[in-house]
Amino acid sequence: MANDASVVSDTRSPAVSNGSLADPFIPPADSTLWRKNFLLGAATASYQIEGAVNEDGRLPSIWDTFSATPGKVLAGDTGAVACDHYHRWEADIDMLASLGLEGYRLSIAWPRVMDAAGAPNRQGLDFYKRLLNRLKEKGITTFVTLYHWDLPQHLEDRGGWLNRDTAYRFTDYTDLMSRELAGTVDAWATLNEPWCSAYLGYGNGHHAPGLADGRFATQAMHHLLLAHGLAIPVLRANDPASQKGIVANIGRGTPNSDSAADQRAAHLFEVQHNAWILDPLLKGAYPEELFELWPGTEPLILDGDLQTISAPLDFLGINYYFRSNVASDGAHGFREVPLEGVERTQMGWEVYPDGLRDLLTGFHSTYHNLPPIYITENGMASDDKVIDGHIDDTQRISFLKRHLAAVDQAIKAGVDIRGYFLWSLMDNFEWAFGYERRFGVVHVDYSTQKRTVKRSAELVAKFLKERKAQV
Ligand code: IFM
Repeated sequence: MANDASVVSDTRSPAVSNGSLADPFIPPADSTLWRKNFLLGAATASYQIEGAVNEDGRLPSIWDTFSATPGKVLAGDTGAVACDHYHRWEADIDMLASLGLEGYRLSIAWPRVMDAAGAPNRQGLDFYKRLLNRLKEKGITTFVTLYHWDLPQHLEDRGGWLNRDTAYRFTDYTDLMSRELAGTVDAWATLNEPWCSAYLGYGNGHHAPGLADGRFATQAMHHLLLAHGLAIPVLRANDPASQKGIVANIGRGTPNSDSAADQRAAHLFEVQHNAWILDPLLKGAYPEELFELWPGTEPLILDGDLQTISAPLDFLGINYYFRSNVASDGAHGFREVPLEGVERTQMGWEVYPDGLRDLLTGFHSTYHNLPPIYITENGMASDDKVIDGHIDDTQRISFLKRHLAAVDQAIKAGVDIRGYFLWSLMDNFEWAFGYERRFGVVHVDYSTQKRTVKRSAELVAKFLKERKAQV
């Protein structure tokens, strides 16, 4: 695999950086990552770690239903137990704090905190209050996502994100959460990755609720973005001191050749992955090319919707993982052409840090009102094994170092990037791939729930300790 050799030799190199022995992670002395106000944290999501799906009045979510459906999730895995974080949250927060991580991005399970009539579920709410209070006691900056894909099943039964009413139910949920949790949340994100909810959930059926129709995808996206836009003023009214934003996954598409057709294909790939979300949020309009790519899929949009959706944001969360090499499909669209001989992760995703830098600098020039950015997810899956009590996740160390270098380059090119969250704090339920794919900087043994800190987390902790000690 590309770069492995350099990573191995790096770990043994006694070169000097910042006055200390170099390690394979530490950023160079001139990196902006040494600035103490650049937030470094880790992220998780409710369904992926909590478990306890039937406890304290939690209602079923679309992911309980989907993962219980044979053939939908690898090995028939479900989030029923996951990392058992619902019971182990105190130890997990202690672990986060002991690594010196400064920020924690978590999500709230909507079906845990509200009943089907919209009344609060106090037991579920108390769980998040305890968690957030403890994080505050530890001095950890809290980023809370309201929707990371676990829609209450009773709302899906009424059409889910295809039903405009779900956007208004989301507003009620946002109102409840921001009244109850005000003061413990530093930054609220309305949605995580609406592209995945809309396209994977309603467009190709790879995610819950498992529907597959292009028209569903665009309509679901519109209602998701509407839910976001309706929620922003509610958050502003209930919790004025916090930051408000949304989290988008972004994709880099590069052309397979210099031909005009392939260049256009790469452009269309990015329209479909990025502009579909960012244009309505930041320009108040969907990109017309989207509907040239997917003719006949224009959603039903009511007067004023796009104005609601483009409400000003305090921050934009960006999740980045890989690039796709694309060529023209010979008609009006694109097709992916996987490159041979490139470095890939356990997911099969190409490792391509330049894509992160190029997308960030590109957004900076495309959107004149681009808000401050947090990288709210970045990381990789690897088949990590505990050997003599240790996990040497060499590829992840190199991956993180190179992606952080890309962030540094984007900052130096003028993009306002304020922080970075590792995906993920610990191995967890990777959606349709179940527990096989391990994204954590902490290993989880699912048979015992034992957590083991991987070498990547040790090196991040070492860097944070050094940065803190600097005058
Ligand atoms: O695990 C997911 C996360 O829930 C959303 N962003 C991508 C991650 C890795 O696939």
